[in-house]
Order: sequence, then structure tokens, then C-alpha cells
Amino acid sequence: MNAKSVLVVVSMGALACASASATNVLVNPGFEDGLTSWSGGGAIRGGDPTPHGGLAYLFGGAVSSFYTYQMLTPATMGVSEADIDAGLVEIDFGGWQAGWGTQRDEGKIEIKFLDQASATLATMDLGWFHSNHTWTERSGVTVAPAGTRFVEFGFYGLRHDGSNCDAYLDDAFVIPQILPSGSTLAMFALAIGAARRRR
Ligand SMILES: [Ca+2]
Ligand SMILES: [Ca+2]
Repeated sequence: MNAKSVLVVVSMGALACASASATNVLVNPGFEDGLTSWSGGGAIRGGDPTPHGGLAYLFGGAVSSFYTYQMLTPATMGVSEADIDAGLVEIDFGGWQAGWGTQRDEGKIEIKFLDQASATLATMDLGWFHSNHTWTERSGVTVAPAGTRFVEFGFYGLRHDGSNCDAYLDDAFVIPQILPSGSTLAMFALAIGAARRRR
């Protein structure tokens, strides 16, 4: 197993009183419409294991590695550029991962924040992971850095065994929430903690 710990930004403010309803802003997050709204590589699988949700999920196909991503903007996330620039937009992100049999093919969820010129401001990933045929939820929380104008949610797959790259992803999510402005709780938004869910 991947023992790498993941640093996340823990927002006590949002835990206490998130002001926006929690909405997943990814389109086709469960791959029920194939690769619609997703870019990069990847392929669609429907069984063995059965999907976490619906009838389909993402995997690599007969490749050694792949990367599949979806690009979001403040508009598609339903947040304002002003709130982002004030450090008030918290992002909860992740998905359900699995693999095939006892193979060690790994997948990694990553979120990337880009500025107006598409230069990378920050990235955060949840670490390489495999789970031997069992769906496992992986998630992280961070705050969009000031200047963010694009948010790229991506999934990497890496083959170690067999002919297929069996890094699976289903029911992915990106859930933005607006932190309470001016609240004393907001100061906790910069506190660094470690939170990695283990199977
Ligand atoms: Ca699905
Ligand atoms: Ca494989």
C-alpha cells in the first residue's frame, strides 16, 4: 500500500457552517455517458468489478499509463472570482477507486489550480492507490488559491501487471463551498492537517 501521507488544508470554518449547498460540479462524474466532458486518455469499463455506481467507470484499457481530466472554471463551479481571490472557496474533491484482482495497478486523483494564463498555481494529489477489486472512497480538501481561473480535476493510471491498466475511477466529485467571510472561524482555513482515508 501507498504509505504516503497527504497534506490537506482543513477548514474548520466550512465544517462549522458552510454557506453553500454541497453540489458536485463535475459533469458526467460517474462515466455513465462514457468519456463525455472528459479529456485526455482513458476508456470505459462496465464490470469485474461491478461499477461503484450505475453501469460504467473509468479505466485505462490496454495501455501502460493514462491521464483523464475535466477542466472547471469559476463559472462552472458556481463561485465568483472575487471569492476565489479572497481565499474563500474551499474545494472538496475525490472519487471511488478500485483495481482488478490482486494486481497492483495504481490510480491517483489530483486537482490542479491554474491562473488566467494557464500557469499552475498549486496542485494537490491523494497519492497513488490500489485496492484489489474493492471500491474505496478517496477524498481531500483544499482552498483554491487567489488568482485561480481554471481548476483541473484529473486521474492518473499506472499499469504494473497484465496487459490492461486497471486503475479504476467512479463517482468522482468536486464540491466547492464558500467559507464564511469575516468569521473568526475562517482563520482556521489555513491550518494544515493530515487526512488520508485508509481502506
Ligand atoms: Ca458509474
Ligand atoms: Ca493490469
